[in-house]
Amino acid sequence: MKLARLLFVPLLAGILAAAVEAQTFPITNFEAFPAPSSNGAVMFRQPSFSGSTSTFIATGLPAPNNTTQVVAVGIAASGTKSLRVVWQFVANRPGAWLRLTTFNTANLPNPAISYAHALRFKIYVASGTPDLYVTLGTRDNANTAPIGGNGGASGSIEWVGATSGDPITGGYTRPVGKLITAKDQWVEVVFNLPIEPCLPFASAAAPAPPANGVLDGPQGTIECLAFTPVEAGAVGPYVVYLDDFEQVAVHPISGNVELREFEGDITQVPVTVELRQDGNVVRTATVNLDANGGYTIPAVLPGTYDLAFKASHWLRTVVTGVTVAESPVTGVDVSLTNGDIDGDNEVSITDFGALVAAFGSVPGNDNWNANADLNGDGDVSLLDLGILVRNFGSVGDE
Ligand SMILES: [Ca+2]
Ligand SMILES: [Ca+2]
Ligand SMILES: [Ca+2]
Ligand SMILES: [Ca+2]
Repeated sequence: MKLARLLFVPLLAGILAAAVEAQTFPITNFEAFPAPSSNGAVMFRQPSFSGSTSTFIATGLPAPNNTTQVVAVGIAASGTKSLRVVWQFVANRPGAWLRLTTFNTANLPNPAISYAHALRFKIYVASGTPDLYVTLGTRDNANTAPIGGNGGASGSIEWVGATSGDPITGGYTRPVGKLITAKDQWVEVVFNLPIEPCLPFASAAAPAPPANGVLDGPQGTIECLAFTPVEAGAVGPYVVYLDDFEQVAVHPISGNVELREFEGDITQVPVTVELRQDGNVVRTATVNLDANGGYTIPAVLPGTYDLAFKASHWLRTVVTGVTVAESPVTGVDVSLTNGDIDGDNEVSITDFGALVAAFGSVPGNDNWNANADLNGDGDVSLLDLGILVRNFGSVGDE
């Protein structure tokens, strides 16, 4: 339960951040369609449609089982309507998952998406529904349709947001994407396409490039959402509402990091940057500096962040209130204090002990400690001790 809460924090934070100006590209909020719509007629087909997973989906149960319909039942993230999907898995199939496909649907078929932007939508999972992972399947077909237009049903399929799955020849099924545990409330799901992890699913016939776990783009489609039970074999029923599909422009944050009192190669010192909102870490980026100390964090979602910079033996520095809206953010510069050999974010007696233990050493010695070589000149000497003494007692930002 605790793990689930931690993983879920970014989704909640995404909602809180939504007030910042952002460049968005709407796909649908379902308000333009009749409710109830015909089964499988708007954006997504009925659950049993895809041959990849039809043998897992129970059919013949009373309605609304095995339906995908625009409904107006008092559960909508916007307006009065949302898309409701109801299904149940056949019992005793641990490999069960649902490929909810947009394949040539009568309305909003194969919606095109740009890989330059994030895709986001809202999901409401009714209580009683088992916990699930949701993964985006994209036709990586370099279509040229406008966002939300018909991007076609050809091309290989990649799993966006998937970190694992059940291996098959050339790819994965039953993908493990974003964990959804909240019940009876709307939460936002974000696939930040420029930086999401990706795994291959299904390759198209030659000459199309095979699925390769890379978004080759520059465009693809929402081919499907994959719903994978957290507990293999949990049959359901599953009652899920979807609303407010859109893309949103993401932008880089850049600036300079000064690693003080260091004469080594700064391009070899990774800097960890936590992006925090309301005290929660919503993303951790590890950046490498260029020769001038420049860094770039790519594809940051609109919102206001505190940025926490930490490098090996330097103290943490937090820059508060960095807002990403409709353009790149530049000039977020920090200067980090040297001397934290043991990495506990203070320059204290324990660092002094670590320096003494490594004193006089060079790489290859038994007592060599790269983090005690504070000035980066390749040995632990009085020069490093001088840095520690100058900064003794300093404490980094939380
Ligand atoms: Ca709506
Ligand atoms: Ca690809
Ligand atoms: Ca320390
Ligand atoms: Ca040194």
